[in-house]
Amino acid sequence: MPSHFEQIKIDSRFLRGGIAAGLADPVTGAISEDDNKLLKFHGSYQQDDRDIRDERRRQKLEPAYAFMVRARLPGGVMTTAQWLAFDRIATDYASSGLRITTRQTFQWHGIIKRDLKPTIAAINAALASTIAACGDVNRNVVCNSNPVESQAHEEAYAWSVRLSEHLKPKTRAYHELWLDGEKLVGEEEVEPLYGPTYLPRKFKIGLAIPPLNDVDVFAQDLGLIAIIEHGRLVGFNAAIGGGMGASHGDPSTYPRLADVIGFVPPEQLLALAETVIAVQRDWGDREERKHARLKYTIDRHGLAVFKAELEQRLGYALQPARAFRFDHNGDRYGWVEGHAGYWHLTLQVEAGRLFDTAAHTWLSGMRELASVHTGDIRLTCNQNLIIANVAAAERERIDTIVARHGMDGYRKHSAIRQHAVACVALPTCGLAMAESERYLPQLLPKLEALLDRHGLIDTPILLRLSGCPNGCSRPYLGEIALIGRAPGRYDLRLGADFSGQRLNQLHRENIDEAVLLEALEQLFARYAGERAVGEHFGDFLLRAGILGRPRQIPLKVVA
Ligand code: SRM
Ligand code: SF4
Repeated sequence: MPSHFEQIKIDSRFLRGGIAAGLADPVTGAISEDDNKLLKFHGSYQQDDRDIRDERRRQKLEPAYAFMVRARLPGGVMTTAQWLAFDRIATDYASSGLRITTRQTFQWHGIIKRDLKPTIAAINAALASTIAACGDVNRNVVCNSNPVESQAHEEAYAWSVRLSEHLKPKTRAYHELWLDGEKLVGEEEVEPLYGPTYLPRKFKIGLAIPPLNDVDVFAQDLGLIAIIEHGRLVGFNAAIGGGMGASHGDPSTYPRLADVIGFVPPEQLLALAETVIAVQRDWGDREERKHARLKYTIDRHGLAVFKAELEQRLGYALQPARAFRFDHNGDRYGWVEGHAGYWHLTLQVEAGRLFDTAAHTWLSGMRELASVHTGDIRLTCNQNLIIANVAAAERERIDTIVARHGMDGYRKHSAIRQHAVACVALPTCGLAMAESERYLPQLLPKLEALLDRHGLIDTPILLRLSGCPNGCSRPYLGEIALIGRAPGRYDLRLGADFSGQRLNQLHRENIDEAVLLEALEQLFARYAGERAVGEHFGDFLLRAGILGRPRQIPLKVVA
């Protein structure tokens, strides 16, 4: 039997439901549960402040409802005018600045109900959108975040924009609800790709350009690996069935790396993406949402069967996958020269949160920078940002602004700090079991002290924190990962590689900080003493036999 969520979609008249009425209801700061599910397709979630949930219950008040809004920003690229507009939205409507997400876009938290429509309208006025930033549809298409380093990078970015547009829902509900678009009367509406029930679950596409796997291409439902030959983009290897989410204690849910199934030239890319989505639309589990992602569809039917169906619908066979090599899934900090004589500066933002504090004035700093910078600004899937397309003569001025506002952490921070990613978690995330973004600044100095003691302070180690097993920081790809179980308690997972091509393994379950630090201290001591030259922490743990051989052999290539 289809799940309740499927019925909500069927009844929604292409994502309208009762959202308009709910927004207009002055009696509550909330909308109904069912409409909240539909609201996600419009790029927003209803949340409540969990820090004050109990107190409000005691006072017999309704929870402190507010909305999170997420932009759709393919490839994470924006103009300086857009930056300034997004900053203004944060100042006018949001409670905690701008938040760069692990999918290269912005979230605004704490928007009260009456401000939701003006917020979404303001994002659209800035020539961006929120449609399909969440929901059972193709989400924000992520792309290697240094796209102008070569002509091929620019082309790859252009493909991510094209994919994003091509796979966008076509319903007019978005315009009606948020942009005062005309209501459809009598005309039949169609969703040519999605149909009235959209997809069984979210769908994610990421595009990586080797050797940089900064988008974690194997964590995507559809990962695209750009193949560049003689400086030209000749096409993409396709990898399908990646995903991170799991539930504690339920082995029928698991993180999975995508399998490479073949190669397509650029002109076949849109059809490929559309057809993978169409097979998932038709074959995905619509009864149990826990098993509805593409990864489970593939494992249920078998990869070869899925691929055969895909090729049959496409009307041709995919070409054999081309060779590729990734060496890193983090960001390259500092200045990098681009192909047209322009420069790009990557700055490190802790957990992606931009607001003004005594130590760092990110919002004011970026405001000042955006008002003089003539290039564009890019967000990365590691929650960082890039000041892109800077003329050589402008570098000094940019450096001065960056330093004056304390945004130059990338020059000073320890290597583990530079490679840390944390999901939002408390107080806004309704699914969080433990702290993540707010725990990171407490945990890092303790880890740094241990690493320093063992001479490892400059050794890069990928650290990922998630407040629950849904895995929004892609923690199963961390060399060290903490996954929340309960307040102050985490599972410790270890042993991913440094390029997003091997999942880590559960090492200790449900531990507190003291046990965690003790466990890591011992491992750091062994790593410092026994590692081979250039050997990464995750690789060492496997070679030294501290972890077993990974059960999943990554990157199976299906002929
Ligand atoms: Fe996520 C749900 C935040 C990237 C897997 N994610 C959520 C929600 C919306 C909680 C909810 O459903 O009520 C979180 C909102 C928290 C808040 O207060 O803002 C949330 N996810 C995030 C962000 C903001 C984390 C961050 O710190 O940056 C990321 C927004 C990305 C974006 O811009 O679109 C974010 N989420 C991811 C990723 C990473 C990625 O896509 O590369 C994953 C793992 C990859 C994957 O999808 O498998 C991820 N989020 C999930 C899941 C588990 C899905 C699953 O298949 O099991 C959930 C829960 C769900 O969907 O039911 C979830
Ligand atoms: Fe929330 Fe869990 Fe995602 Fe963290 S991993 S943002 S706690 S859903």
